[in-house]
Amino acid sequence: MSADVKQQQYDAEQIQVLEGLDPVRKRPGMYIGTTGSRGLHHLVYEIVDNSVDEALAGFCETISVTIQNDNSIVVEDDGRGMPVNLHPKLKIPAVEVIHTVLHAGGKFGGGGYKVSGGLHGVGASVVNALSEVMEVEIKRNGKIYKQVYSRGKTLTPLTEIGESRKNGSKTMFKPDPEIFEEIYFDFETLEHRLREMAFLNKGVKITLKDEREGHKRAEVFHYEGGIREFVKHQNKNKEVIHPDIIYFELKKDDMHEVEVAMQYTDRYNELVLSYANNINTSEGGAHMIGFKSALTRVFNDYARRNKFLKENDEALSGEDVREGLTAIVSVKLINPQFEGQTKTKLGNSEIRGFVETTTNENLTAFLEENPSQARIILDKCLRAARAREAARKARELTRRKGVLDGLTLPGKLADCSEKDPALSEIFLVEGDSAGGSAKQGRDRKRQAILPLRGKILNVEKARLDKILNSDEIKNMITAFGCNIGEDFNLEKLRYHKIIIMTDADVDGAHIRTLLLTFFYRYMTPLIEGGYIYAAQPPLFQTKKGKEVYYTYSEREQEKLLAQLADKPGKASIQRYKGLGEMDYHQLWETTMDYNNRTLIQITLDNVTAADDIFTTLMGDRVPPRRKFIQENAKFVKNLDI
Ligand code: 0RA
Repeated sequence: MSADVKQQQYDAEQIQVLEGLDPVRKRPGMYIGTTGSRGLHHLVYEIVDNSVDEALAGFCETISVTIQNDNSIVVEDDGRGMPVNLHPKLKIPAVEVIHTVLHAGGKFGGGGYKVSGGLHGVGASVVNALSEVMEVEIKRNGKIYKQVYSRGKTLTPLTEIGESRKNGSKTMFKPDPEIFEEIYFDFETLEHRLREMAFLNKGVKITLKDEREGHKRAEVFHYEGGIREFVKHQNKNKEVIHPDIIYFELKKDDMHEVEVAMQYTDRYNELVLSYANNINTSEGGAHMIGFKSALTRVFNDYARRNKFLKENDEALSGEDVREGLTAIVSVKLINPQFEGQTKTKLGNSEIRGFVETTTNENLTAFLEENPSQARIILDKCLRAARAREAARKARELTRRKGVLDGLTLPGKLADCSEKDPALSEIFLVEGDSAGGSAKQGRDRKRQAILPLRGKILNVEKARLDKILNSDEIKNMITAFGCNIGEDFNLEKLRYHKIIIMTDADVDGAHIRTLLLTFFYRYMTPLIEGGYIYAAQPPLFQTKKGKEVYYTYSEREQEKLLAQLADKPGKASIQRYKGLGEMDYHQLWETTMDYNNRTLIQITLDNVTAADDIFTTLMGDRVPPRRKFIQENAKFVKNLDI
């Protein structure tokens, strides 16, 4: 596409005028999803997306994002600079239209090709509407222009404030405290998304800098290898089984583009991430279907041709050829249709064949040209197929015996009498002695107790057949009643709160992680739905006179001791090493009583981070695990996976 055509597309007259910004302030959720932390961070992505579009159009190399000391954000790029010419009808500069008119921007003009356009894709005007102040500085035509807005309205006319031979756009905004519940930008959240953007748009350099007192740090994301490096990053703590990352891309025309990178690891789970216009399509869609069917087809054809599969052997299934696979599938297209419950499913059916054909051709070529790597992968697929058969038999057996359907509850379970799952909860308790106290102390009507003995099986290192042989895991599945994997059924879940109650020590943390790993891999909807919690037992009991105090962290204990210091007498302090040290009454009072307790809800913020964390924690590479535990030890309270 020539620069002229681009220019024309984006010219001021292309921008259709729809409406003002009052609706955005009235119902912010409609435009950015939430007014919580997620929506707040979304503002940054909206602004960055515009600069990424400028980079994808070939005019911008570097984008810098800065969190300033007052929690305002600055996004600067070295693109052409936003257009400043007058809008023919409105007679105001195009940049002002972009910032003060809802749905203004190339995206809504006839030929506008906007790639990034975040999940909500609402643009700079929405960010203005939700900011107490927003300033734009444009270097263009040898000049520097500036304009200031607030809460969706223009504060100052576009003014020339200097000269420059450079080009570019700089946007500062400060989110409006009248709109957002809390204005705090989390470096890691921004880091995660910006790194992802840099992987998905190879060559684009994105920097992130935190200038806040006590938080100062900076990162640079710049990947010439694009999603190849994304795969490498995702596999960094896994054992890969073949040296090359398989990579291919095809630009069909100016409107359709597909890029795939993939590599197999020794894991049993798959991590196939798909994107459409830089948006993570976690519900999949046309591109994912195309990729998956090509994968199954290519490996089966190759296996037959090269006698990995004999004539009478059953074909490899989709699961077999994806076991251990890490893959990124990224498509870029005009007019993406996002469907599904969370609008993260790509609906454009025309993209399916395009991805399928491209994958067929390129993957076949890779296997033909790299027979030794092909053999390694095929061997893995065949082992997966055999294990699948063994798992099917194990499952069949458990099914026939009714082991997993919840009809025969495990003997160790002390069930509650309540039958409504919404009112019932189950405590998974580490150790038989704590289990005993919990059984004595509980509210029998609504609280069930399942003691877990010793270490839970590490599901990262076992296939389904072995997993189904583990008593602890079978007990949980039966008690929950919702089955696992493809048989999972949320409607059968018997408790709407599943509460992990482990000791507040390293072993307890390990057991908790093993449990979470199992839930994450085999009962994902339980985590997505917010059914999983961690109980928070106290760390200290402090007695002074007749009073007894419980505290849940070192800091809380220090505070308490400082308060008690004013009073006469000596405090006696007990540090709990385990749940077992509390009698049933104490356990109830401090950890299980609805009125006193604190439960930490386990949430899943994004799949790539979660996969990484579980691999790090549960994989075989010890050094990264130690590092993670050290880095996060102090954050155990906010157990976000
Ligand atoms: C349309 C036309 C032109 C520039 C841009 C958009 C533009 C927008 C943004 C948003 C953030 N950074 C940006 N950089 C550029 C100018 C067209 C031309 O100069 O030919």
